[in-house]
Formats: sequence, structure tokens, C-alpha cells
Amino acid sequence: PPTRPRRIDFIGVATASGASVRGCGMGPEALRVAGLLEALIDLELDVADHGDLRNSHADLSTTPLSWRTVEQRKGDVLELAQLVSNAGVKILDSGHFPVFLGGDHSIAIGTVSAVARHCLPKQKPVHVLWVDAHADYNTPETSPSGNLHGMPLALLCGEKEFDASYRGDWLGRIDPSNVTVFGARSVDREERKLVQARGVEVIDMRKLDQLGIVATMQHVIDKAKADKAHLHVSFDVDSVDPSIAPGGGTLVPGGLSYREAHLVMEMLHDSGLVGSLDVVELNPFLDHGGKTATLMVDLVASLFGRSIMGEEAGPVEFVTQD
Ligand code: NNH
Ligand code: MN
Ligand code: MN
Ligand code: MN
Repeated sequence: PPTRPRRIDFIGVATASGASVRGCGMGPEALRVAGLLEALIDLELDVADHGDLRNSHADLSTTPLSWRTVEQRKGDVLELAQLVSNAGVKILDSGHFPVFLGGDHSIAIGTVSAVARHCLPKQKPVHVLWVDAHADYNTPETSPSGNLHGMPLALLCGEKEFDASYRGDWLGRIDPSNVTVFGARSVDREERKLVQARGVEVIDMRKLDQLGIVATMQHVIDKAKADKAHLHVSFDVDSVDPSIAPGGGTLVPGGLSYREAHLVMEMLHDSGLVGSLDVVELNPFLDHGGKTATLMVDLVASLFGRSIMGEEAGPVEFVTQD
């Protein structure tokens, strides 16, 4: 059956501590202003907005983000990850569908942790679809930038270079062979070696050009279906081409087109396998008049069943007539 959850719970994570460019802490509010809740209510879905999580400590007010050391920002990211993880578990345990609004991609440390804590005790495997221009599989050793938004997958998959100081409900919770990176076109040299060694599937833009969305997404869906998995989708806005999604801090040319991105969401909807979603890296300060925020609202609506010919039309199937 298509993805039609009982209730969709939004939770914002207002942070840019994992990134070097500031501004994506305003992402959750921009998505609300662009009409995220209205779009889903319009689909006759039940929604609830839990507001935003943010770092609590007072020294953020005396040491602004751009002056914070790598160590301080790591502390911010891990503190927030625990808050996000706990909030996510609550939502999932209530039987609701969490949509996490970033914030930079380091919030996925907490979001995927929540999914793992909810699913793994029930023997439900967790598959992760990481839609991104980047692979986000750097470690503290391989990272060219030191930014944690380029490392969440490696941490979740238990890369050894994350020492005990990174410990939490996230370290090593995900099996790298259950991860698919989709839409990549910027993978760092050492990062490339790691994803290959660990068996992370990377459906990069070249493969997408050659095979198309339908075949590649069907493959992702079939893998998750065969495993009876919970599919978590982590959608980085920079996966989409910068010409239509300019609101990101680390843009790379050659991304998903408008229709390719929608088809990803439409096929995911029809699969009925998606149980949680991140929308991350939206930077309203860099966006052009809400262009990227509005695109993301439309993409989320597609994931939850908005379709061109109406919801009654049902999943698309080709009928051959003789
Ligand atoms: N790979 C680079 C790094 O690790 C860039 C990561 N930036 C992202 N990832 N926006 O999605 O620093
Ligand atoms: Mn569940
Ligand atoms: Mn990312
Ligand atoms: Mn990215």
C-alpha cells in the first residue's frame, strides 16, 4: 500500500553546527513559511508540528557559530543528536511518521539513531536512502573540511576512526550494505575508498543519467522490500540541481532535475516502505525568494501522495493492450 501514515509529526532541528556555511539553522522556519503543513493538510493528512530543537547551552550566545572551534561544534552536534534521537523515538513509538526539518545534515546522526532504536529491537531492519550530491561518508581522518555534516553516514555505520568521544545511541547502528547514496556527484578521494570497501551502494549522477530514475529507484525499493525493512529517506536539498535549488551552502552542478526529484518521491510514495524523512541543508539566507523551500514542500507532498491526476488515480502501472 502507498505511504499514508496515521499522522505526520514535524520536528525542526535549528542548527548549522555541522556545516561551515551559516544559515541552514533557519531551514525549518522557511519550510513552514513555504507552506509545508498546509500542503499535507490539503492531502487530508493529519499533521502535528513539534516546533524546533536547538542547542541549549549558554555559551552559544557568547561564542557565535563562526568563531566556534571544531571541538565546540562537535559538542553542539552530539548534544543535539541526543535530543533529536529521543524526540524521534517518541514519535515513532507513538506510531507516527516523523519528518525532521534541518538544519545541516549532521542532524541525521540523531534522526537515523531514532529509527534504529525504534526498529532494531523489533528485528525490523533499517534501510537508509541518502539523496545527496555528497556521500557524507567521511571520518575525522578523511574529512577535508572537518565539518560533521560530511560524516554522519560513516558514524552511523560504525567507522573505527570515530573514537569514544563520539559514542552515543548512533555509533555503528547501521549496516553499510543497507545504505544507498543517490544522486552523488562530489565524493572525496578517501571517502570514495571507504564507501567501496564497506559496500555502500552509490547510485551517482552518471548511473542516473545512464539508467534513469525508474530502474534505479525500483532497485532501491526492491532491496528494502526483500528485507521487510523500514526505509528512512534523508533528503539533502543539494541533491537537486542548483539551477532550481539554489538554497544550499555546498552546491554542486549536475543534480537532479525537477521531474527526476519528483519521480523519486512519487515512487517512494507508491512503495509504501518509507517510515521517516529528513529534509536537510536548506539555507534560507542563500535561497532565492523561497524557491528551494517551495520546491522542497512540493517534493514532500509528492512523497505523501500528491499526484498530477489526483490521489484516486493510484500507483502508476503500464497496461499493455493487445
Ligand atoms: N564532502 C565534503 C565534506 O565532507 C562536503 C560535505 N558537504 C555536504 N554534504 N553538504 O552533503 O566536507
Ligand atoms: Mn515502525
Ligand atoms: Mn548531506
Ligand atoms: Mn550534500
